[in-house]
Amino acid sequence: MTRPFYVTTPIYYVNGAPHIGHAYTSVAADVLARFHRLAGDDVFFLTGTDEHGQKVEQAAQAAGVAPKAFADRVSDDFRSMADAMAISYDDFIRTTEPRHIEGAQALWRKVADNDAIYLGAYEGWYALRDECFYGEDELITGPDGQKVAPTGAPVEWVKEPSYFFRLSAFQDRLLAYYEANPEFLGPHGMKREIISFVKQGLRDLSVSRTSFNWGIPVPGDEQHVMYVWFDALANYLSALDYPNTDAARMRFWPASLHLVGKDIARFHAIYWPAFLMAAGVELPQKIFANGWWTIEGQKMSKSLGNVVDPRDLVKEFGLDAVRFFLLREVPFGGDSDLSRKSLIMRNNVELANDLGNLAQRTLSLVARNCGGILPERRALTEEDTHLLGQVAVLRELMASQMDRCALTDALEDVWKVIRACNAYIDHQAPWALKKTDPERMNDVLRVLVDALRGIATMLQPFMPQSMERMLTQLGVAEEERIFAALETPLPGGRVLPAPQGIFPRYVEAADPA
Ligand code: ME8
Repeated sequence: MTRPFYVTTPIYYVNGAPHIGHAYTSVAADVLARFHRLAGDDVFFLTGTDEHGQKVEQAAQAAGVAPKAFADRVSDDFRSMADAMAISYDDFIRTTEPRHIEGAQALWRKVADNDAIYLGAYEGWYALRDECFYGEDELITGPDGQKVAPTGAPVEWVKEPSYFFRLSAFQDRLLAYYEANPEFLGPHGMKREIISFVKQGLRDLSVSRTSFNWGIPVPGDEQHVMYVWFDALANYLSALDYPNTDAARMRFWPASLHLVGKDIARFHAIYWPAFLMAAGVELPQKIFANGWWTIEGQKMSKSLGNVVDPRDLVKEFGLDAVRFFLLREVPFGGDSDLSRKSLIMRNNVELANDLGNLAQRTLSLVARNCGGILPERRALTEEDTHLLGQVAVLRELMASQMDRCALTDALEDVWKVIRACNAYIDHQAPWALKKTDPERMNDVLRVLVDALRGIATMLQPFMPQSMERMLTQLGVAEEERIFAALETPLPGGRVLPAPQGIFPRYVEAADPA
């Protein structure tokens, strides 16, 4: 029986161009989706764009384009960014699509039918940049002495008729849920913040707006459009054809994991579960928040002109070096800094040196000393068994890291084995065995090919393109690349293609070294 695994990225606002922060959450979700596919699970991986709301409407106005035409253009750009980063999404949802509008309206009706929505009037603070209502007590003083949101976003006083969601009625149920399901929220710091926020008391939430109309009409009251977060969160269900509970895609609900940035933890960890409780829909299994990227130590912003388009990095350093860097640099969940120096360092030390050289040394010895033919697997020494044992446990070790969203720890587990392989090759010195003990040379090279096969198989989710090349060079056929295939050793005697370097060292043009 294959297990369903449903992972989502946030759907990105189309008010601005995609950047490295968006790519980050998408790459992380992609690694998880690919990992589960290779593990044999039934995977559904969703990404898309969030196209309604005042922020998008204003961006379209500023560009002098109608909101839908503007959204079409920027949404296409997000899709092209996802494709350039090899994001293997199964569906790309846009909130302006009829299927989403139907799903969001159905969810609204369900919540309203269960008496969790009432009509009132909102008077209070709103931060357009965050598309978020803030209580007076949450505001802080900004650099010019004015009141701003805790995120630093400017706030404005809003007063308009509004539908409210009875969020306050869900406070105790939410707290009980967090308590009973310790794995529901992660990482730890985010969970702590959410619980303390909920404990301070929840106010009912304004869930419709009347001062503009770029949104989904509220069922039964066309004067109102849905609050963009009610609309947006519903995407996770509308993409599965909700409210058609008989739809084949509904087998993926409840979602296994909503991956989000820490900036939007509140919406996912409080509002979304409360909406679902009110609608009588099962809750997702896990919500995990990734940290925030700075660029060379500075916050990324249009005004600083330091917004990084991931496609430019890919052009310069190659796709897999960028994907690897994003997940390797800082334990997943924490904040990280992108600097050229550290990107180049990771590429040169861990990819070109540790892994690239290991593969190149092994495969060129097979080419030169074994006629390019994979030696048979024969009796193993204790050192051989020890090394291959470390490779064999990677599958289980990484699966448990993936369950915890510990993507960086999973990479570290692989690198421990790569370092062990390097120690092994140096110690066994197969190049010196050609004359003295050619049979042992064959055995050592075979052990190394097997170890590399295990490593490359397990690294495919992180670096799909270069691991594909590595597996081809190791003589692994396409159907032998799933994790379960590792149980069957490759037959000796296969002819391996001529080895070619996989990870070039990067040398700065201006760097005399
Ligand atoms: O919030 N570092 O969309 P958004 C790391 N539409 N991640 C970053 C980042 C950075 N500097 N900047 C952005 C929205 N991100 C809503 C979501 S979901 C139902 C609706 C990533 O375009 C991070 O994942 O503002 C963050 O949560 C997301 O982009 C916000 O994208």
